[in-house]
Amino acid sequence: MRILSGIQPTGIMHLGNYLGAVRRWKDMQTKHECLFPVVDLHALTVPQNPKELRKATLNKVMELIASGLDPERCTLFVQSHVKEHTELAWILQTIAPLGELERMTQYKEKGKTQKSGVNAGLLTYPALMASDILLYQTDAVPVGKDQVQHLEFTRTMARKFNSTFGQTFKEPAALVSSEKEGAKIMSLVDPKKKMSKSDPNPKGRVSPFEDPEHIRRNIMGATTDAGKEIRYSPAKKPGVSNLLVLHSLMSGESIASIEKRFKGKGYAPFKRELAELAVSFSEPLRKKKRELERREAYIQELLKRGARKARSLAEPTIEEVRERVGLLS
Ligand code: AQP
Repeated sequence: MRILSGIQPTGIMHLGNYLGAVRRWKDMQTKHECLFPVVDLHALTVPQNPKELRKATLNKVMELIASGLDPERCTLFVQSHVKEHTELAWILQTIAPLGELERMTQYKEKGKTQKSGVNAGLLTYPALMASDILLYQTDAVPVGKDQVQHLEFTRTMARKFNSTFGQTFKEPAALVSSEKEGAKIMSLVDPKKKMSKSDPNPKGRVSPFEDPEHIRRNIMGATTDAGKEIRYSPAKKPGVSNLLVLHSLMSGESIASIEKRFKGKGYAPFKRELAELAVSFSEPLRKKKRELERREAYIQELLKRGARKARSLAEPTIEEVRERVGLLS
């Protein structure tokens, strides 16, 4: 199977990204042909500082390698280095129904945060994501619950293009894990919202790449619910349920067993254990990242290699697309 999944170079990778997505990618690279782009063009849909974006892109690559992605086993590259992504995105935009784009949850949510007005890129973001996936004739895309709607849109685009211009694209499947497997890790401050890199409130997230004090502070300050029980019930106790999922995913202990151990003990000891668990869980990732920070030339080189490989896979599809829509060769 060919698998593709991307991450934006916005902010620091948090445990939602790691446990919900990147850790699964690490396992997949040993079994499948995997492409993992750092999707910098997507990041441009909200205002960015150019210098910081460049730095953040390199940083994201280092975080991915520190998280276990092996450039010898997967194709790790930067989206903007393969220009075919934007070409196909434009062609897909010409068949994308405006109404569907306007209904996208992420467009509506992120649109609210844009004080100086919403740009067209935020609206057409799903067409770029569809291009990222369809360009490589991807079989399956591991996504968090937040991205399911965009993947459904990608499938619609594939069907529409194929029925209009002839069979060209594979229709990719979504590989969505369950909530207990980390499909949607919630904000530590507002457990009704997902943990997000771009949440203006940094207390809502916890990152394996932050220093131990920061990790402890954010976990100890996490919102809990009424009552004192440590019980998994996303509807009634969203805060504690989220912390239980985090604990179970990092420790490997079942949620039922954690509930049993903390029966009648209240929130503080549970949070203390979780904070120490997160610190020790993150330590190898932080260490590896520190090593990579000293090897920027190596990172740049492997990104060039990754882009060459990705381009060689994308070229036959984009050639076919040009031909199908009637562009003069
Ligand atoms: N809270 C989450 N729980 C589980 N999985 C998550 N993912 C993101 N947030 C959670 C998954 O991580 C992968 C990479 O995410 P992304 O960089 O494409 O951006 P996103 O989905 O938009 O995530 P963020 O953290 O909220 O970033 P910003 O704030 O920049 O938009 C994806 O597979 C995603 O599903």
